[in-house]
Amino acid sequence: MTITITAFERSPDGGRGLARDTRVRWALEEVGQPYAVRLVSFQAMKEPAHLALHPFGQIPTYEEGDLALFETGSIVFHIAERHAGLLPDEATARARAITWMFAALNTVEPPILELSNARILESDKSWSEERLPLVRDRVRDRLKPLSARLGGADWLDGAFSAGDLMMASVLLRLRASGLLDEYSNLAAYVARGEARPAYKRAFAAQLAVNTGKPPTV
Ligand code: GTB
Repeated sequence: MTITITAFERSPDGGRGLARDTRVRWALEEVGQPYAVRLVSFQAMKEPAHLALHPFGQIPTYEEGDLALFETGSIVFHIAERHAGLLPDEATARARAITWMFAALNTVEPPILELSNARILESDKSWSEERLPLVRDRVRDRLKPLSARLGGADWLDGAFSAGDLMMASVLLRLRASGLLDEYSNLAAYVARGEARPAYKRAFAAQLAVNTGKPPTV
């Protein structure tokens, strides 16, 4: 059955891979599932056809036969459950990998989003400069224990899993802030994720959309 995801017709990041379709593409590449992409404009995302798929009018969405999903956590979990390669078979290891997916989305991503909002949406406010150090410290409050837990390991809990895919995707967004480089093992962890052939294919595919040139990987 054909899998179709949605992505920005033109991503605000110009194809740096920061929009959330990249993590869904990455998951599909890891498990070797082909997929089609329907590109949507900002206007189309708020129209009834897209709102029927995504009640909040966002990307990405995922369609497979009569199944339609939104939320990258749910989409990546669905992919990982149905195809080998992203979750361990053993039940307790599987539960731990799923826990890391939730940790990425519920515990680590919120302060990172807050930092993006502070840097981008609030930069013209009189209080912005004063607030920024506080927001950056809230990100550090997550990175420090994460870095301590990862230690010298390659991945968060044994072999690469959907937990790592999600965590690396979330951390990628921090690169421009310089905060990731304060934790060398986390910077190396993200680089390991980016070095995976599946990530490279996912990145190249979303970049091609934004440059209009065919993928080079
Ligand atoms: N919780 C949802 C999920 O995980 O799927 C969040 C989905 C979401 O925020 N989607 C964004 C969106 O559709 C795109 S990824 N926004 C349009 C809207 O809400 O109207 C967020 C994003 C956008 C742009 C950049 N960038 O340019 O760097 C990075 C991330």
